[in-house]
Amino acid sequence: MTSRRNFLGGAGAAMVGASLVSKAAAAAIPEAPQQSSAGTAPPLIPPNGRPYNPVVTLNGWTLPWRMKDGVKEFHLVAEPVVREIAPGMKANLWGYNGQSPGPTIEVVEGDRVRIFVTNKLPEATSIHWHGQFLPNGMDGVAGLTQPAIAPGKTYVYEFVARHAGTFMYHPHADEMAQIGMGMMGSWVTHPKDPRQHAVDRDFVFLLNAYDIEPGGYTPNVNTMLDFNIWTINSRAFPGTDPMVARRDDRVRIRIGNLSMTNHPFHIHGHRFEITGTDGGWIPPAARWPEVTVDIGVGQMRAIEFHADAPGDWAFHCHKSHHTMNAMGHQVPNMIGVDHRGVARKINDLVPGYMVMGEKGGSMGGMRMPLPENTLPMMDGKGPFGEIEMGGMFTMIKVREGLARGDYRDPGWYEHPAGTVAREWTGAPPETVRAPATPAAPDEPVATVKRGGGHSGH
Ligand SMILES: [Cu+2]
Repeated sequence: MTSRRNFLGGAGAAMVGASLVSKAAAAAIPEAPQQSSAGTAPPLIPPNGRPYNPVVTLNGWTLPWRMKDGVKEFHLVAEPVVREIAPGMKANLWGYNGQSPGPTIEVVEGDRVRIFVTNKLPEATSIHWHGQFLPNGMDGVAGLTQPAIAPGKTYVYEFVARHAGTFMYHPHADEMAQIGMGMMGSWVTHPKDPRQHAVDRDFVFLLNAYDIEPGGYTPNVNTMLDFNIWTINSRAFPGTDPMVARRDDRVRIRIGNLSMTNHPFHIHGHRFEITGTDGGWIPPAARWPEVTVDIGVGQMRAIEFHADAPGDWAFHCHKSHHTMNAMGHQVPNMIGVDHRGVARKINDLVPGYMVMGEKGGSMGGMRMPLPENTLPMMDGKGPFGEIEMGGMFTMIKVREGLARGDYRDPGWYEHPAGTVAREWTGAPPETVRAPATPAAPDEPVATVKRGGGHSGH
């Protein structure tokens, strides 16, 4: 989790390492800023162009641009990166400008946009601008609408950001390998009128997944479905930053899914409405309240809610195995099996052997020896003990009286006296149990055979 100090450090790091591709190209190609931090950068206040309310990319950053003759010029560099998935685990990924995912691109409806893409990968690539209305030849499908960008080459894309919304970008060349290695980024086109769809806090992130063997660093790019590292913007809990909001803020969270399965994202303590997809905004009359939104593969969902309840609220994928980090598969269900005697015998043969699961899956504070560069399956320390979560889990921290634009982690919530579930130490109340056998009804019920036992079946 990003502390106040780390957060500010990350902000400063965003601009460090800015470099030009080559001196000869200096005049023609804008700088390609690099990001060295996996923390959440503060919103990038637009220094020029039309005004807008910037987004905050969770565990990410926004790409600065250069304004040239009224055109917003960006420079993405596709390259191998080392991404910290969470403290204790780094991965060799492919991304853009130093990180995976790449930086968020923010523009305004009607902006003319020019994006230089330099390929520093060992294979050809391209970028598809998911959700944009653009000339066919700018759509980025290698072989279909353009030649693939060979290693070492720079291509330029140019189009007008025609409609406001939340979009994504990713390669459309050797996708299984390149998306499986982490090549993707978010794109936000803000409305022309900043008052339209305005909220107090606006977050964006992508969902992705990797298959990295415990002890390994590089994803297996031949994996089709059996991924084991489930990430929010290439971060797994407890590496995910919390989303911080002031009480009574209207909060938007834009979530794109570029993994290979769906993710039902669930909020605690609040309800939201789905206000947008990557197809555009949903008319208010067509929205309904929800506490879980299923985000399908290749989809984006923007949700909005009134953050009226102070606290540290879990926000996570509702698939249990997506809120865990890598584990060995083929673990048998041992609930209720007392295998202490067996464990002792195995320990004579295999020192350090640990049996798991006789009291459920909880590690209960026990730690198996882990290979290097491997996250515990369930981790995270909370104010009341182990959180036992991993993967696609984070928190929404709602607090009274935060300053506008203050996204720093406020620490753990201090609960008002008498508002926390507690141990009961008085006399236990009588336990009401379901009857062992259902009471026989007085009248025959059409679907129930009576009197003949099971013999008539
Ligand atoms: Cu999920």
